[in-house]
Amino acid sequence: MIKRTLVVAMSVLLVACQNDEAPATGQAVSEVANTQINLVPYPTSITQSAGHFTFSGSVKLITDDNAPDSAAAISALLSQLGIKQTENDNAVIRLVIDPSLTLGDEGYQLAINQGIEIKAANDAGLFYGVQSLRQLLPAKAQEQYVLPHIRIEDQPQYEWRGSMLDVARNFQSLDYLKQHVERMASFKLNKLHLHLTDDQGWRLEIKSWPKLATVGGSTQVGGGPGGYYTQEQMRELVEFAAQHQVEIIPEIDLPGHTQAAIASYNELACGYVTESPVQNQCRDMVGEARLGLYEGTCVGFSALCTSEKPDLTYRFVEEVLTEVAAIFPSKYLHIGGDEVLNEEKTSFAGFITQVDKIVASLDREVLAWEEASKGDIRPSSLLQLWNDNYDIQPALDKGIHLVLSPCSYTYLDHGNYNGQPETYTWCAKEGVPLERVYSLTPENYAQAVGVEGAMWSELVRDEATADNRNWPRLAAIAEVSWTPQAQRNYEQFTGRLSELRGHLDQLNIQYHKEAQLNWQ
Ligand code: TNX
Repeated sequence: MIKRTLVVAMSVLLVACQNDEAPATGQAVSEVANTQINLVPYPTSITQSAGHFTFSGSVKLITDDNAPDSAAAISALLSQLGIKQTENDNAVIRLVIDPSLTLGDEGYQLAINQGIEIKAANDAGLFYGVQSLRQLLPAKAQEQYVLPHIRIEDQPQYEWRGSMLDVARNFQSLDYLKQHVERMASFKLNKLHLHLTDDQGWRLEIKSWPKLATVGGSTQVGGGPGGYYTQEQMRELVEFAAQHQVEIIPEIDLPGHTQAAIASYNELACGYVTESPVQNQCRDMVGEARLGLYEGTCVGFSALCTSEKPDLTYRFVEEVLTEVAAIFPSKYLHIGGDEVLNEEKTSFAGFITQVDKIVASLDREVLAWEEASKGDIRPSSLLQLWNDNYDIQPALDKGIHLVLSPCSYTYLDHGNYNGQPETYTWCAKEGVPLERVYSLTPENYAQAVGVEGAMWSELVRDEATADNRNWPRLAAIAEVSWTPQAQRNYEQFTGRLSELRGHLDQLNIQYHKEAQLNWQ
């Protein structure tokens, strides 16, 4: 009986090796072996040689005491496949910290020969080596595993490989966030940006302003129970994510998108709304200030009363951000800054400048949406570009770097295909299909630290829909941010990703069955 062991291998497609048309990289691909290697994101270099390493239901695992996260990841992978760990086994998997390696903070070497050896300068690199091994192995347990002799050297092009979840418009459970972290990690994504506050919900417990969560978190778009995370729960998530090499970036959206805060503490509002909201159908939001909770989908109608009540406003911001900084160890605190009505009246630029000072006093850096370039923020700040053609040059001139989320490539609340129900079209009327995401070329942007896929959730009411919007497009975000342009090729990407369907199934992802993948 032919055991449907492998992986990679046995699907031995007699295709020329991937990326053979990327001579610029000097990628060494052996002529001897030509097993298709289905890795997403595609690694820096793959060298195959003749022969296979075969093992059955047990291995000897040797990990490094200084690398607990990768040790946990490899153990979890083995147990998921039902592979036992024994002391005296001929098949050895070894994870080794080698400080002399020069593959950056996240790079690794993976060699499969008489055994499997992953080397990296640190735990993060080893962890990514394990993720590659996970993709080389089958998604489900087999009687026997057959892996091609191979040597991979790999490191990411960008340090920021992100996913944003909007848990404000529609709340997501802590369990879902953990699941999302595991899925991100398996594609080597490393920044989970949580949009924690917006008009429809405030999702983070703030002890000095308790009604933010208990009142502001009590509903969501379309009504319903909403919800919020306690500080303890967020600390738990931060730790869980860190074990998966994912950093949680908290966003408190200021000074606009604050209706939930205003509904919790009416004194934060001015007495009026002067400027037309952004969307036409939202014009009736102008007039007297709204002081209650909001369950609709308009944007750009709320703001803190920055210019008329500066003392209260800055005290509020400082007390909130102080608690946020104590929960989230990330270098950057995202302060929003998008879609603020009547920028003059709210002295928007001055507000951003002041909030940067607060963030500096907390020993952190600002990350904010592109509009915050109007404030005088430190050059060490990051701005998140979201309108494709926004003039961000003045910020670049100051030395500020960018997280790239141009909406026509990365807005995952837009359709997987033209006309997908329950998706937005304001940025790209044909939606943002997988191929469009993949066509983002971050190399064309100066001073970019990486890319982030943004899943706004006004129209995303449940986990299945969130999965559908995120996957498989986050796999494209992963490759675009990890793999240099010379080695990116959409056809090869879809070929590899098609073969990883079982791996997405194993992670229980309710992905969109993308027509350009073989998943129908
Ligand atoms: C714009 S992008 C927003 C969000 C909306 C999104 C809908 C940005 C910084 N602000 O408030 O949810 O469009 O696509």
